[in-house]
Amino acid sequence: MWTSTTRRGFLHGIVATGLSATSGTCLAGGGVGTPVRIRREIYGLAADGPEIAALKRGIAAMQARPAEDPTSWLFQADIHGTDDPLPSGSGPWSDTWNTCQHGSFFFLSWHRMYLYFFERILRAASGDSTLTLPYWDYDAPERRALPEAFRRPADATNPLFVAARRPSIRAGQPLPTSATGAARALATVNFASATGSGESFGGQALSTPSHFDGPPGRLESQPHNVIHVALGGNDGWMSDPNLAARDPIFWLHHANIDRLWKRWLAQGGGRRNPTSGPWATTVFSFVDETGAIVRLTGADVVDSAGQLGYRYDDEPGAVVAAGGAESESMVPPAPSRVLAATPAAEARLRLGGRDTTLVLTPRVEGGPESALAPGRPAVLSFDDIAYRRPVGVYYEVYLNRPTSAPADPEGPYYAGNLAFFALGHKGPEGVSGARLTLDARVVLADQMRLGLWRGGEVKVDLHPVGVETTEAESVVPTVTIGQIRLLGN
Ligand SMILES: [Cu+2]
Repeated sequence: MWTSTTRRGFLHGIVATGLSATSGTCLAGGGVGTPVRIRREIYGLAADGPEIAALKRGIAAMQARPAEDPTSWLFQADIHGTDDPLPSGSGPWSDTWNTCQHGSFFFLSWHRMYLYFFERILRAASGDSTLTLPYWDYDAPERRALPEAFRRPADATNPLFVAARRPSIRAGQPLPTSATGAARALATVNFASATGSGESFGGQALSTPSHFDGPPGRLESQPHNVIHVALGGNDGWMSDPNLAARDPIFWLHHANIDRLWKRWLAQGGGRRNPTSGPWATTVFSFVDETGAIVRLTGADVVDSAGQLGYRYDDEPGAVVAAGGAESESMVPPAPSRVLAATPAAEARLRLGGRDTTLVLTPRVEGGPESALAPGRPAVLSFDDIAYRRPVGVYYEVYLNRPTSAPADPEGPYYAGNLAFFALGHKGPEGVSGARLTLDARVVLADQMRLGLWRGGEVKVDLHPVGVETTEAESVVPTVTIGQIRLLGN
């Protein structure tokens, strides 16, 4: 049912508001004196308090709207991704439909815009002018369980409850320890990397938008993709980019990713957002709380407090926005020299529910160890990845781990995780031709220094996390990989 006269307006067409490619547009409304709203950590909110009540009210109101209403729950989720056709009557909003950006440096800015307008719609729908989107900081050990308000009551009376989640997560078990950290991403200084390289905080540079691309950048890979898989499992919505935003926890996860972007910038040390080029000027379309189409660029959203009127409850003082252009020389070239690799001609590597071990044989004189210098990349590349359906397992990657040593993500053999979320367009055969990368230089250099590896062959162990078992069997959707290479420059 339509609940207000302003929202009824969408039936008669859109209002173009013209927030276009000009930087510095203040969208917060009201200009000077407009209060900056605060997004709060979900564990700090009482499950029966007014903030959660408003959140539930807003979601329920959006869910009650018909799918062709661009401010409805379903339409908003389908802006991210969907297998469904555009609902009839929604033609004016087709620019927004099925447009999420994954696997490139548009990932962070697009999702910031998406959350911002969703939050405005949710606020209006809740009737509480103070509503903000909470975030979920799952990296703290005491906050690793899915927040209680999203689990109880576990029925349709609770708008935050969704049945399509991993069974252990639904039961309140904590996320695995290797799933939640952002340290490697936060330690990365360059925002962007060259096209074809995921070795940056924010992702590879592209000249035009790309719905699914790759390889993803470091923050998108970890914790973003891993958390999607860890929450969704094999059959849950969060593991599938075409269903993920239907789960209310999606929005809290992404608020946390958005917060980590601010956290990264606040560390300084040369970290800067892009200020020019396609990242800053490409226009993306969304819908505001009146149903009007709104258009934004990266340059419109670099300063969340000044331009969008929000900040997070734990921000360390005033956060310095981008200062100065990122020169081309700061974007490292994509590593392309093969230092070591699995045989290309061998049968495709098939991952499953047990540890898989492979050996990368040296391809350069002096071995891969000869290329391990500070400032030079050594990147593991997992090429030509294919899967038919969402994979509810992620793999911890260990290098040169002796069979006697445990799979310990705190130990000297751990290089990071592989998670298979939003890596490509889903065709009739599923996703194919996708690629993931992981930095290996620091791990290998440390192993040389500690005498744990003497160079030459590189052993790679892939250790599955989150294998779901039924009474009869372990359920692990199949992933295959064409080749694994260690690349340098
Ligand atoms: Cu996501």
